[in-house]
Amino acid sequence: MVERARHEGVLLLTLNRPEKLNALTGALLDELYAALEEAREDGAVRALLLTGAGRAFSAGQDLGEFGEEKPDYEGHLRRYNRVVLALATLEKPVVVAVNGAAAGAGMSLALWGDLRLAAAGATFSTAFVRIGLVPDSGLSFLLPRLVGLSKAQELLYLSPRLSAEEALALGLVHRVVPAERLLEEALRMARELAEGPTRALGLTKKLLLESFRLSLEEALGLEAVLQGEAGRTLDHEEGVRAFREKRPPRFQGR
Ligand code: LHQ
Repeated sequence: MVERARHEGVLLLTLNRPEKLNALTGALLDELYAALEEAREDGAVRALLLTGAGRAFSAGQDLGEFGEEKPDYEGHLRRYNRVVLALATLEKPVVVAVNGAAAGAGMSLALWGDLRLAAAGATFSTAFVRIGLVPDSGLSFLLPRLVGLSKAQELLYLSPRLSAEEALALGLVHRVVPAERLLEEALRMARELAEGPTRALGLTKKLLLESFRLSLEEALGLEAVLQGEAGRTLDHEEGVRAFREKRPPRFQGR
């Protein structure tokens, strides 16, 4: 259900339930979580690329999963939440390639990527309100931060289906590319990040996430601590040496 493939320093994860538009089940979420934890532990993985198989990125929660039983959504969300936290706190860059529809929690997952590409035919819909639910998987947290409160209100209360171009204009994605070039472009971007100073990229990611809850004084303090850390990396040493020698740097992620 979650396919794994290595492309040098990039771990490519593909949501692979195409016959169900990669709708999310507990089992799929647990597989995704396990893959993310492996990515965290594995020093050879320096960037992650997440995409979907078939014509959708993900239709969100599989609405057939619970059948007729009254589901315990609060309990079920623990499986979503640990995936979201694993993505958000993974100190490695995450690229998401949105190959088709991203709806509900599928849209949330897509937005947790640090850099997001969409195929020209991809669509985005928050979807929750259409089935009488509240936003989850961190969408209530992330969406106003990405697009501002006013747009977030529109997207959550009305759930329009946005085209890739509309998503680009709102800043939900960073690039729109023709569908047949999506994976190639996303891999190119993920490889570029993987060959970069990935410790510094990971720490930058941490600073951005922490900035949401810190005062200015605290944010300045954390910048200083993490700059201390980045300043002690071999990559910083190499970056400065390469600059002086007027050549491209060779970063190792250490
Ligand atoms: C589906 C689904 C789907 C099952 C399409 N499940 N079959 C919620 C609950 C609890 C706790 C955890 O958190 C969550 C988080 C959530 O994600 S809630 C939101 C769940 N997702 C949705 O409500 C999205 C529903 N789907 C859609 O809006 C559309 O299907 C999208 C935009 C994904 C794709 O549209 P189309 O390309 O026009 O395809 P379609 O609508 O014709 O769907 C194709 C088939 O896939 C169809 O089945 P059928 O047997 O008629 O061919 C759909 O019923 C099925 N499908 N989404 N989430």
